[in-house]
Amino acid sequence: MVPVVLAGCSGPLSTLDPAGAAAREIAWLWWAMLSGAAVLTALVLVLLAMGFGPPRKLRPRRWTHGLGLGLSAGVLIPLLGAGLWVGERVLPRDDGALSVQVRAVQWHWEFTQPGPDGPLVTRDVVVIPAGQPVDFEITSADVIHAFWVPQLGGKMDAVPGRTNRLRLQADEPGLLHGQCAEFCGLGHAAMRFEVLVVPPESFEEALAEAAGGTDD
Ligand SMILES: [Cu+2]
Repeated sequence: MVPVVLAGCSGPLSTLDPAGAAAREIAWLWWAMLSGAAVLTALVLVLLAMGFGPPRKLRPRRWTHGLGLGLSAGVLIPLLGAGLWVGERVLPRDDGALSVQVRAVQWHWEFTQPGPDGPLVTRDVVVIPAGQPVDFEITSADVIHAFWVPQLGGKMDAVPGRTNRLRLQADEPGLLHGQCAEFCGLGHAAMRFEVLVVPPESFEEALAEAAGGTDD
């Protein structure tokens, strides 16, 4: 059962309710950062409380070097290391994973991926197989947008004239939600999309069906 204090952490647009490998790494990092921040906050509050007590014979240099630098670095350097480690693990690799072209347009998303008889295009919905890595090749037709599926991984900017790559993988079949994460004009808030995760054996059929539904 989810504790009451964590009740707001679940939901379709929550990074703390991961549904894939990269999102799990990022959620872990978020909790690590929160823990580090809590330790530093507690340290500052303790020092503040000590300031109200009787004067102590601690030299200023000890305060700055021992407490200021030593304790801060003792928390911040491990957090920096954890951030770099997680960042490296969620990078795409050149291993022939399924590739999806993503084009952001004010204010919708177009997804193009190979089908048996040529490229298939879907609008505001992308179909991916469960349990397999997918590389999203992201660009924009007009202004800067940002591609984001919070339950699958981090954000990636969609920049005109440039292609940015993001690897995501979903654990289980189901329906996930994505959202443009960069203010891109009046229609920004409505610039959402769906990620339909299907079993690998029914992937081609589901993709063709989704593409067929946008052929009007
Ligand atoms: Cu946008």
